[in-house]
This record gives sequence, structure tokens and C-alpha cells, in this order.
Amino acid sequence: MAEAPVVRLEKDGDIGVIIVNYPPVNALGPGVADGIIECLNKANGDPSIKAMVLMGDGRSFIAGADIRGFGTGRKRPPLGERTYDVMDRSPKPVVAAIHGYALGGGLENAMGCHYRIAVESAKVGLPEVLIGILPGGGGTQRLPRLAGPQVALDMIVSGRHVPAPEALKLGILDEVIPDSANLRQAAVAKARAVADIRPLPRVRDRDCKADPAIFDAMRKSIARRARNQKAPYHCILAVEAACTLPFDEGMKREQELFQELENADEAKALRYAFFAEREVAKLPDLPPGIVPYDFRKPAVIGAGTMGGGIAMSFADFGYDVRIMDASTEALNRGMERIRNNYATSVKRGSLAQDEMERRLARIHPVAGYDGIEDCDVVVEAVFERMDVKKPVFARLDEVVNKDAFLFSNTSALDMDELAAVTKRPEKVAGTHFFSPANVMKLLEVVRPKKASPETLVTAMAMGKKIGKISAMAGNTDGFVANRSRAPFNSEMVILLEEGCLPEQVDKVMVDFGYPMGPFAVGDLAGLDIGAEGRKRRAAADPNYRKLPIADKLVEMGRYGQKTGAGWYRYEKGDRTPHPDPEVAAIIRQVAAEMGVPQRSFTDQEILRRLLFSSVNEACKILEEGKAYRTSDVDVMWLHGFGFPRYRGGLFYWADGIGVREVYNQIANWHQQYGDRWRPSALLRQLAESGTPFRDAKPAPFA
Ligand code: T1G
Repeated sequence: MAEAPVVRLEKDGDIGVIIVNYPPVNALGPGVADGIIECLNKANGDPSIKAMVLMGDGRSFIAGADIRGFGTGRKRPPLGERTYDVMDRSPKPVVAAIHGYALGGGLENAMGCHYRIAVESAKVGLPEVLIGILPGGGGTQRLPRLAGPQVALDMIVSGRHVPAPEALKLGILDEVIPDSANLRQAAVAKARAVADIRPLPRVRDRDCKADPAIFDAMRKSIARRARNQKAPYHCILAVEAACTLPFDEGMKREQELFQELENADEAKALRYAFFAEREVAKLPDLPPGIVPYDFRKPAVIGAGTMGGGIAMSFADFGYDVRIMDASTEALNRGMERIRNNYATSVKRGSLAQDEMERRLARIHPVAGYDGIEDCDVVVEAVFERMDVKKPVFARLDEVVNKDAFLFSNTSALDMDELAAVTKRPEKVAGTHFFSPANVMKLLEVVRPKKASPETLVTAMAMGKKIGKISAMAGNTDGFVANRSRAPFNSEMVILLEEGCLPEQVDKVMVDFGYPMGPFAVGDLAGLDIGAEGRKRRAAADPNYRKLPIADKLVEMGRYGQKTGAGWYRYEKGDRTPHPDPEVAAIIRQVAAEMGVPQRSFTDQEILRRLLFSSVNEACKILEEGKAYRTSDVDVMWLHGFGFPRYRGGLFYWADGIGVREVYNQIANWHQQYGDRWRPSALLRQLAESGTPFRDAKPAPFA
């Protein structure tokens, strides 16, 4: 049977309807653009057709160019012969009918049309900067003409998806209809209504003047977050060209800027991250077609910092959630903390007051287990100690209806041991949120031995439903994220023993692209928390490498921001870290007591000591079958630890250096420093065979 064409032309009376059918999101894959042009020419050549509609089959309008095509040397038709050029020359009006997404090349085609109508739930945007490029299909020239230069600048530099009602207000859309309405019928009616209106309202013909100051203002406003990156600045240059050059000159300038970005390292790394974030959702060893349970009544146990953040995540995505704590005081404190968090967002202008009220109204505090019997998903987030969690899990197993899923937010404890205190171990899994839970996008789903496939896909899907990126991890101490990060956390302190200072290490990591240095992050999280974890590990492992300098600071009550002093000192009410000579003195004193010779370090050695230690540990995690893919580890580092996105991730960055060089360096440090740098067997194999990390074959999931 002949394959369905990726684009087809149908007739509704005197209106030609051009339909793109390229699942899953109608990206402009092979044959799609040519198909649109062919249908446009056919419709323009058919005297019985008075106007056209462009729309998408399935769940979306057009979600942009096919990202898989970038960097492959694919041939693009020259300027003047592309879909939107053909629309510009069309003697008959074309109406874009938008549902789902009109992103990138999708919105560019819609702006090539003469009118745009959308359903309420649709989203439009030019998110190319998020994959290290810029809108290369006229978006930087048409959007400023349609919505004004400032709006275009904001949308193109941020890559934001704009909801249809807002896009209507911004002048991007001409009409928004309810989701329940029939989009095709409405678009055909619109096309019929405008069929005889001349001249045709072409976006390219509109004026586009701007106050030149807006461009420098934008450059200033992104300076911190866009450091080391090119694409955001090229986006500004392209919109600037739209406001200073005639349309066709501006299009040429856009092309030049686009070509400078398409094959740059930044774009390659961001494309890798895009697909890694899609791949992480796939669980290759589970039977296909397992349907996640569509939960409706979530509950969170424990109204502490993490419990509160988790409850907010559910409320932020529309769920009525119960939050339970054994003590009413703790419950009230927890609700107060939630209210304050929302109030801070309102003050910052990132949340409207009425939306805050709506979200707060979805969070229902309950004092005691008898308020959660009918819940269908329960996330336990009580104190991180097994002797505290076990009785809670046993009690939940007794009171919550037997079909409910019991998840734990533990960040390191043994999930098999926790599941074993219930009569439903097949319904138990770990759902490890990262702090602050309502902000961090990573959800590490931990897989105990007895968890059923339905339980695992339900936990993964729960993450997506509350705006998280879910990644599967095996049940090992610290799971994948924290376990791969642990050597980094030790190595940064060991570098101090050898002569580095916290501010020196932090500068290297901030220059590398981290929003904050690891020592400043330590002070934010609280050094006493880290000390708790070290104590637990030292108790479990006699060979555990102690960190006397870090322990010394905690002994002195230097817990970080909360005590006004940690690795840095802080002025009252100010979070700015100030290097502290007292810390430098402590470091030298402890190093002298340990008899560690002092020396100087290059920035590269500091960077590699920290990240190679985690690459090595992550290889051990893969060889033990505790993670599916190297790209999953990268997704965890991007969304759990703020690894700079334009560097792709831990393994992607290491592949940039080369597996052999990474191995050789680690093997050298093994000679120099001993067991903590023992190379992983998988790493040695990859180096010997010259196999990049991206092609590594981890052990089957265990
Ligand atoms: N190209 C190729 N594949 C794509 C794709 C795209 N543009 N968009 C999605 N997919 C695949 C994705 O890999 C996944 O595949 C499946 O579709 C579902 O996606 C000239 C230069 C549209 C908001 O940046 O943001 O146009 O894993 O899981 O959560 O100026 O996908 O199932 O095999 O993400 O519902 C600009 C990118 C391109 C939009 C849907 N466009 N896509 O989210 O589903 S550059 C974008 C998204 C461009 C022009 C330029 C999201 C989505 P698989 P999903 P979702």
C-alpha cells in the first residue's frame, strides 16, 4: 500500500486545505517543505480555489525544522524559493490554522501566511536559540514586523513558547477559538471571508522601526546567563538587521548569522541535549505498551522543605494534593513556607497573585494518616534516615488503599529495604526530587528489584505530568545522580588540601559555565547536611576518604549562609560570598597537620580533577547496570546539578576531550593518588577500543 504523502491538498468547496502529515509533531522533515510548495502551486493554479488553509494532521501544527537534519550538510533551497517565499508571491490568501505547536519553522511558515487562526491551547514560538541557532526561515525578519521589535527580541532570545491567547494580544495571531471548536471549519470560513480582500496583508510589507537602545539593553540583560555562548547574541544581531535593513537584505543577514551557528560546538551540544532529554524517557528493557496509571489524588508525606516543594510541583500543574505531617506545628510551618515561596515569586513578578491563590487552594494540609486513605499516589518525604522512613512506609502500607503507589523521595537510602517493609513491594519505587523541588527539573526514578513495570512507567510519567524530566536509576548508594557527583564533592575539598582556595575552584567552574561555584553551592545547601552524609558513609565504609578541612568548618559551626559563614563569609542579609582569610588559614593549618605538600594548579587541572572523578564513577555505575545510557547521566547533570547546557553534559563534554585522554589522565592520578582514582573497567575498555562514551554499552539494568 502506497505510503501516505507527507503533505496533501484537499478541497472544501472553493477553499484548498493543505495538510502536513509528518508524525509525531509535523517537523519539516524530508519532503515536507517541497510538499507544501507543490500544494500551494497546485491550489494557485486551480481556478476553482479562491483561498487556502495550511494546517497539521495529528497533535500539532508544524513544530519546526527537523532537528535531525542539522549538521548533516542537507541542501536548503535558496532564499526566494522557500515555502514562505512562495506564500509571499501567492495571488490567493493563505490562512494558517494552528493547534498544538507552531514553533521555529512552523511559526515562520505561519507568518508567511496572510492570516493566522489558532485554538486556545496552542503555543507559538521561535525556540531555535535553545538548540544553539537562530530562526533561519525569516522568523527574525517577520516577527518584529508582526509583533514589534521588543516582543520579537524577547521571544527569540528567550525561545519561549507563547500561549495562543497571549499571542493574539501580541498581534501574532488574528483569531483564537475555543479548543472545542472545529479548527478546520473555522479556518475554511476565515479563508472564504478574506478570499477577495486585496491587497493581501503580507507580513514582509510591514514597517519595522526600533529604538536602537533596545538591542544593547538586551545584550546587557543576558550577559550573565549567556556568557560563553554565541547564539543569543546572533539572535539580537538578526532582529537588529530587521529594524535597519530592507526585508530582503535582512533575510540575507539572517542566513549569514544562521550559517555561523549551525555547525558550531554550542549548537551540536544543545542538539545532543535535546535528543538526550527525549531518549531518557525510554525504558528499553520493559515490555512495550505498558500504560502508566493516570493518577488523580496525590499525597505528600512530610511538610519539610522537600515535602513542601513536591506539593507545590503537583499544585503548579493543576493537581489537588494532600500534604500530611504527623505534627500540626510542622504542618503549619510547612504551609507557611509554601505560602512564602509563592509570595516571593509574586514579588519577583514570575507569578500572578490570583494564580498563587489558585495553586495554594490546591494544597490540602492533613494532620494524620486518616486523611489520605483514598490517595492513588503517595510520595514520602520525611527525614532522610532509614529508622524514620521505615515505620512511615509500613504505616502507609496499612492505611492507603492497596492499589496506590508508594514512592519515596530518599536521595540515597536502599529502596529494596524500604519496599520490603510493605506488602506491596511491586508498587514501591524511588522518586528523588532535587532541591528546591518545585524548581529543579530532574526527577530520578529509582528502581527497586520488585517494582512492577507499571509502577516504573507510572513514576516516570508522574514526573512529566508535573513538569519534570524523569530519568531511571538503579538502586545503589546515592543512585546515579548523587553517586556520580560524590567524587566531585570530595575532590573539590581534597584540592584545598593541596593548595587551592575555594574562590579559585569556584571561579574555574563559573568560567566553565556553572551558575554558581561548588563551594558557594555548599554554603547555600548547608555544610552540616554534607557532614551528615559523610558521617553515614564513613560508618558504612571504613575506606571512606575523610575530609578534615570540611569537618573542621562544621565543628566550628560554619554551616554556610544560614550561619553567616561557611567556605565564605556573608554580610548580614546579603547572599554574596566573600573569600574569608580565616578559611584560608584553616586550610593551611589542616593541610600542614596532614603533611600534604602545597602546590599551584592550572584551571584545566582543577576542572578535570572534579569532572573526571565523576566520569570515572559514572562509568562504574554503567558497568553495574544502574543506568541505561551515558546520555541519561548527562540529562541528570544538566537538570540536577546545573551542568552548562551548551556543553551537552558530563559524558558529552568528556567525549570532546576523548576517551583515551580521559583514561590516561585518570590512570596517572591512580598511580599518584591511589584507589580513589582506580579507573573503571568500562572506561579502560572504551579507551582500549577507542569507543566514545556516547557509544558505550552499559551492563543490562540491574
Ligand atoms: N525535529 C525532529 N524531531 C522532533 C522535533 C523537531 N523539530 N520536535 C520534536 N521531535 C520529536 C522528539 O524527538 C520526539 O521523538 C517526538 O518528536 C516527540 O517530542 C528554520 C531552524 C514540539 C514542544 O525547537 O520543543 O525550525 O523521542 O517528546 O514533550 O528557523 O518536541 O518520540 O522519537 O518533545 O510533547 C525549532 C522542538 C526547530 C521544537 C513537543 N523547533 N520540539 O513536546 O514531545 S529549528 C523546536 C519541542 C527551526 C527554522 C529553524 C517539543 C514539542 P521521539 P517530545 P512533547
